[in-house]
Amino acid sequence: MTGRLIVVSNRVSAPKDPAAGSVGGLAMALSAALRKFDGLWFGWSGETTAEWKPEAKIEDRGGVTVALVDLEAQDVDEYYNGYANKTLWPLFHHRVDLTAYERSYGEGYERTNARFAEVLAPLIQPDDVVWIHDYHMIPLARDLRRRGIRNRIGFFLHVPWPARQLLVTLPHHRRLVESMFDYDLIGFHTREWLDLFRDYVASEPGVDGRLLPNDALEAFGRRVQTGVFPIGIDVEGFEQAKESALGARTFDRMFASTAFRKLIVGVDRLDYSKGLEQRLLGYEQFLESHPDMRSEVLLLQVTPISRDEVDAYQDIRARLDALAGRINGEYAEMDWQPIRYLNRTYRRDQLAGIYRAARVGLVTPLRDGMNLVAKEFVAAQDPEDPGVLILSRFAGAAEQMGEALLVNPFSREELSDAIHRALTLPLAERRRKWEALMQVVRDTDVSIWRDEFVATLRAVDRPSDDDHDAGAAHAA
Ligand code: ADQ
Repeated sequence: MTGRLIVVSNRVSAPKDPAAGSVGGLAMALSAALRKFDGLWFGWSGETTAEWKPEAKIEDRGGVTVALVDLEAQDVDEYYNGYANKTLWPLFHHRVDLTAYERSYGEGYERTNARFAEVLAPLIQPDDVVWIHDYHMIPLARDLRRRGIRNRIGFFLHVPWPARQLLVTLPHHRRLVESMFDYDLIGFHTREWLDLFRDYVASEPGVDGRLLPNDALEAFGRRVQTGVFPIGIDVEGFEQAKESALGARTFDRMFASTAFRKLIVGVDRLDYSKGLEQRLLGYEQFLESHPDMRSEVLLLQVTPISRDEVDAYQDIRARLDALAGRINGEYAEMDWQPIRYLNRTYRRDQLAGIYRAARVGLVTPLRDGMNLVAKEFVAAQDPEDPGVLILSRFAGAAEQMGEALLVNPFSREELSDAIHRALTLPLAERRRKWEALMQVVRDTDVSIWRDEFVATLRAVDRPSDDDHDAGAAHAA
């Protein structure tokens, strides 16, 4: 019999009501697998406790068993707001200028991961496979191994892997990478992120790593399998959202409100990695270079506020408020405003209606692990009259979505040219591009991503337990 699947991530997003229209594709896909394999989803509850207690609250969420741990306020500060969001997130997105190198954050990260391991280890049964997600929990496999866990453990990184020259600015970078060699399988979204990881292992002095056939790696006396697993969206769910009553109503409402102007849309969390300032400047350049087209277009930028407790996010928020206000003040007419800038979230069916009403989708992050908005935009289009995707070459999605108009998001002139080209692309060309892109969206459906990762993890060649004891001794 196949063993259970245990999913571990910082926040547990298994929905209470799986039918709700706002549930993301990743949460749906993982929940479905957990229902199938009778598994468990483990993570932080989002709550704080006055004093650490090594226990989890076990609950049922729409047929999925979840195990939630409360953290002390100091853990939240140092592990979550600190090392995860002020150190690793900016560094992995190549923002060394925003990266905090505080010793206390690193200590909090190690302590909290060790705490997670303390609670998780007793919940793991001998046949379980464990799938750990993202940069919050990189060393967790090492901490589980220290507690005697021998199960197969996989790790998937949702963000980019950084270039070695930047990673080495992190104190204890080698310890972080060494801890990854306690996994059986490490997955990345793209070949590019995987190659950067391999470059570190092969080239960093003192690591003494070896590149083996088939993307396996050896270093620190251990061996790990790596692979490329591009994530996607829940295509069927998204198509249903598009066809739903609310999706259709939102489309009608958007269409009416644009008053025959061509809608350009951007949908991103408010994050400095998403290239929002550069995007607005590129759009301004377009308005400047094409005065005749000004009143024919409209940019809708939907940007929910995120991580507002972190200073860098308050700064970018203030800068965007000012920039959107300035561009509107400078270019608006009495009956036209160039930018609608909204800080709010929408349900998935509403988003589908908004995307479908747009002639152009602007997805221009400065660096992004994958970017699911690019795939959602494509899936929402009307095949007879599809909109055009403008995509940053620095999004992981660009590795697969070469039929989009690929741009360098740092160049306002390139952005402006791409907007012009997208708005004037003939229908036949729009259809041809859309069909190719939609094929990619289908081929990378989130359930394919999930099943391929889990199947690879279950099949990975493992060192015998004796070898593993040697590895554990090495790590201690
Ligand atoms: P994110 O950085 O959050 O994810 P992304 O992949 O674009 O980036 O996913 C964002 C999700 O949030 C999308 O499903 C989108 O629809 C939703 N969203 C954004 N704005 C919204 C709004 N206003 N209302 C409602 N929903 C909104 C991280 C990595 C990415 C990687 C994913 C998955 O940074 O690179 O693609 O994980 O691995």
